[in-house]
Amino acid sequence: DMMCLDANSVTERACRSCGGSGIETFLEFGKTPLADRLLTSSDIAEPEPIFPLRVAFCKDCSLVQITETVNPIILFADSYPYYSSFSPALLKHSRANAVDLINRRGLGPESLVIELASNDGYLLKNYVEAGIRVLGIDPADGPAAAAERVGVPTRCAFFTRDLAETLRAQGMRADIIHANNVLAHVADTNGFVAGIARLLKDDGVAVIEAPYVEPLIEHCEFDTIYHEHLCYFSVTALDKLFRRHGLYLNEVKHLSIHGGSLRLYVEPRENVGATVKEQLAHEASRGIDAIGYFRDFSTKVDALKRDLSTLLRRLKSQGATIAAYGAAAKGATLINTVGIGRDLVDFVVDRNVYKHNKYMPGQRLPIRSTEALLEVQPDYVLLLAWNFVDEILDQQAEYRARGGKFIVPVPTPRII
Ligand code: JHZ
Ligand code: ZN
Repeated sequence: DMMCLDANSVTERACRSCGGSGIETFLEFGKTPLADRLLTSSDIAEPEPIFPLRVAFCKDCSLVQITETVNPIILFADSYPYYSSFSPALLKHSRANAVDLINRRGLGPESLVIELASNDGYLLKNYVEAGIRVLGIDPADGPAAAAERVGVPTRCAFFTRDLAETLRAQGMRADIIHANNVLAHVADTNGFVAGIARLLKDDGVAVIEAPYVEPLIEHCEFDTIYHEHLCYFSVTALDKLFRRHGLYLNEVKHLSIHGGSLRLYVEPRENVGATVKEQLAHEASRGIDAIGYFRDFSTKVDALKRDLSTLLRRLKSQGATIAAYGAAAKGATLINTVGIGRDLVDFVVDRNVYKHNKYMPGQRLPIRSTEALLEVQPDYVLLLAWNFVDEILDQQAEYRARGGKFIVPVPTPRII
């Protein structure tokens, strides 16, 4: 049920999960460039592709989703710049998850752990260290090669139902399947979940992390909306999705990572625990399972955009210099929807060396190493990677001691 606009994207007419036709748009950003498509100095001579960015709610299954599907080859396969291992907080969070599962599930050399979207091996390397068999699957060649270098066997491919069948036919069944920050990225949502169901042992568990839609709305984290993120999950919508494929969401945990995420424990056997029942009841009582909850979000987003723009323009008119921290995908949404160009922000810094000497999509702010903050000592730094605020403030103690200030854009712009 897709209408083909051109080879690079399609506009969905039906819900990505249940296939129903009752999807209603509640937020509209117009057309924006791709958030992780950083530009090289030769790219900036040419116009960039832009795609509609519009968020809708499905009245049938409660799934929040964008309506445009950009060809995943364009989004993820070539020169994908995201490497998980640049964040010590994420590494720590991932290691704790692996250690917990090794203990709780009594994993050993006979076990098999598979990760979908294994990136640079940031998570699986913990199992390798413990002598447990692993397989990483990731379509991005740079991160996949980096994973191989740290000893994580990785298959450079998109995970699909077909790949699951192929692996199963080769005798592979997993005790644990990890899928962090990938379920929302997959165009064939049902195929991906069906693939998990095929690849899991009968007593296996899929441990899945995804940003949670409630903090997105409550803390106005609108910048986490971009074309890579097709879905914005509630537990209500997830429960329906998994059940369709004979899987059961049995346990859920709340995580602070990425502005508020869920960790889902999904199994072939139904054993729904209190955490899931309570979360479903919470969502029903808050109305997260109905469109009404989302109706005024667009007004809140507009107010934040206006306040941030006013703040930056006021500082600039007072003669301040402003840089930004974090060439994050969410940073691209922020600068492109608010309209933060070179007239306001001189450059963006980032620790990821693969992003240096490139330019942010759309507004084309140049990306430099984090050392540039002490070299230039701008008066203000707009924190695009606000989800790592504690970590970044610690790391930038020297910049702050010299009088530098950070501007945190969400939930409401503030200077610290
Ligand atoms: P970060 C990514 O989004 C990519 P992004 C992806 N689309 C996704 O789903 C989400 O994560 C969950 C840098 N940094 O991770 C690293 C420093 O420079 O919040 C990153 O470039 N110094 C798959 O890109 C950026 O900031 C630091 O100390 O919005 C953060 O991007 C730290 C901690 C990070 O996600
Ligand atoms: Zn639906």
